[in-house]
Amino acid sequence: MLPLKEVIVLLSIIYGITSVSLKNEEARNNTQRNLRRFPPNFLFGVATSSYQIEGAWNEGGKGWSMWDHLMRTDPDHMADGKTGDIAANSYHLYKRDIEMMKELGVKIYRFSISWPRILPFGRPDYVNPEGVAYYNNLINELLANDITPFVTIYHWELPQNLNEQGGWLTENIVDWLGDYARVLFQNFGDRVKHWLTINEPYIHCNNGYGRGNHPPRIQSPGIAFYECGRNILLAHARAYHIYKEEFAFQGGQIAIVISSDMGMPSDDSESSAEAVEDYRAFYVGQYMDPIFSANGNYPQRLIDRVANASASQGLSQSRLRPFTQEQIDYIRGTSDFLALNHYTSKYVYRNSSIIGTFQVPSHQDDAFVGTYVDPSWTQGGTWLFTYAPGLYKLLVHLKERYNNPTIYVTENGFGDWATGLIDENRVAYLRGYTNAVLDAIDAGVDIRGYCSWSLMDNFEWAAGFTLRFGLYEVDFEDPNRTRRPRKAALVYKEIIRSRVIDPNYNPDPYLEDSNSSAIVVKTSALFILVSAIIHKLL
Ligand code: PNW
Repeated sequence: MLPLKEVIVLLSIIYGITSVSLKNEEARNNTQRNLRRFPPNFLFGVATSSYQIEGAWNEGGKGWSMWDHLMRTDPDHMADGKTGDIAANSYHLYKRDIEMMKELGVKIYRFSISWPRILPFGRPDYVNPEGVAYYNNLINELLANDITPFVTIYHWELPQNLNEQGGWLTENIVDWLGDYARVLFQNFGDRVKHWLTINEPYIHCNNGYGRGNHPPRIQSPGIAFYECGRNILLAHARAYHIYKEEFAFQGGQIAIVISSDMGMPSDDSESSAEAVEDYRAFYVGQYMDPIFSANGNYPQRLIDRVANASASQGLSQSRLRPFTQEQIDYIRGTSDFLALNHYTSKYVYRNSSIIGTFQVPSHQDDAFVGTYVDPSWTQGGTWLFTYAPGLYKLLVHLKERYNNPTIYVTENGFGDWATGLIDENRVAYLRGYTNAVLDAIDAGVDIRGYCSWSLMDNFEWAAGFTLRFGLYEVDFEDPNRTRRPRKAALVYKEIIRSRVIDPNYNPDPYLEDSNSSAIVVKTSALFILVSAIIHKLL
């Protein structure tokens, strides 16, 4: 039996600890009471994509994507010589992923389906039952945990044999993508009500067919780049029409995912204003106007600039192949909302200093604008600079230019080379950009949700595992691919719980990470120490 005085000591210690933590909680709630709130129906989420997290590249009957092919034939171009063969191993660890989403309290999980996992040869004459089973399990587990799936149909995993038949450079892909999308609607549409057709046409076409740093590694920024974008718009529209014509009874929504940096004039000169308009026409309008503008089709200034440049290069036709009126009508209005990916901003200008700086022909030369970033913006990876007001400005701009579309931010996040759980730059980024969303809500933007990129560290394409975007850190050296919450995960969790952004909340991921066992150890050590002292004194 414990002596009475020690019981008293124990009780007072417990009392002390709980009252301190209750006081902290109360103080936090008091400060938070006066902060701006996210509306009750605003949805927070996290995003990933299949090749970047799943691994299991040759398991479960999966076919090869053009990434698998590149990894087998030319892995050397990767930043760190690594492949996505195992990645974060989510094919096997998806239940842990969902546990993390529960910890965060998110209501949306945006993930993508691997085309060759469902259709190993790309076409629906053979549907892989193990692939279907994997996504059924994932979707069912999400729904059982009250998390809404937002499913990307195509996040850059083109089946290799379709790549060999021309990939995004042939109009056949309109049939290929449409038929694949139909298989997804048939198998998952009873439970999935938010479909995202294609991720980031600009980034995909520029990396795969312009710069050539992603498969199929074609370097044709003035020709193939435009063909890719054109076929993506047609294929997206096909998937949309299939859904509306054959699966309307499922009652879901379907949208395209557009990436956009915020381009801002570098000064108030006429030339900067013109340059910004061209920048937006080339990098956003090329994909948005055909779908979201009142009349459809490419922006006129895009059409004119590429036509003029092509003519001056001695070509008989524009490198930007025009749409027929039928195609314009087929594409226009084919997105139930705008799924927006946004990371960074740029100042845009045009003066004689940029003459001769671009490859000819290229879309950079066609657009003919220069860009720079403010040196005070915190840099993440090579292209990412933190400027949170840019998201606010972009949302307001899109509202005005495209007649107030419903918007979900489907990707936003901070990536850099740092490892470890203390990620102050990511925390500052998260607070700044979610605050920009609050500003946009106040300005009347119809924004319904926000997904952080990414739930966890993953295979960052050509940067391999060197660039980390995770709210959770993944140990890629560990066969178990152990995941641990970073500080930003805990800050996000508190934003989601309280629905305010509390600048003073300062959690310690190393304490939280040890599952409170550290606290138990510390408390019992303290207890033994104090009771020993009291024992001596009394
Ligand atoms: C997105 N840029 O790509 C992709 O959708 C994700 O798969 C990727 O992991 C994430 O952003 C982080 O990179 C982008 O250069 C790639 O501006 C590059 C840029 C933007 C988005």
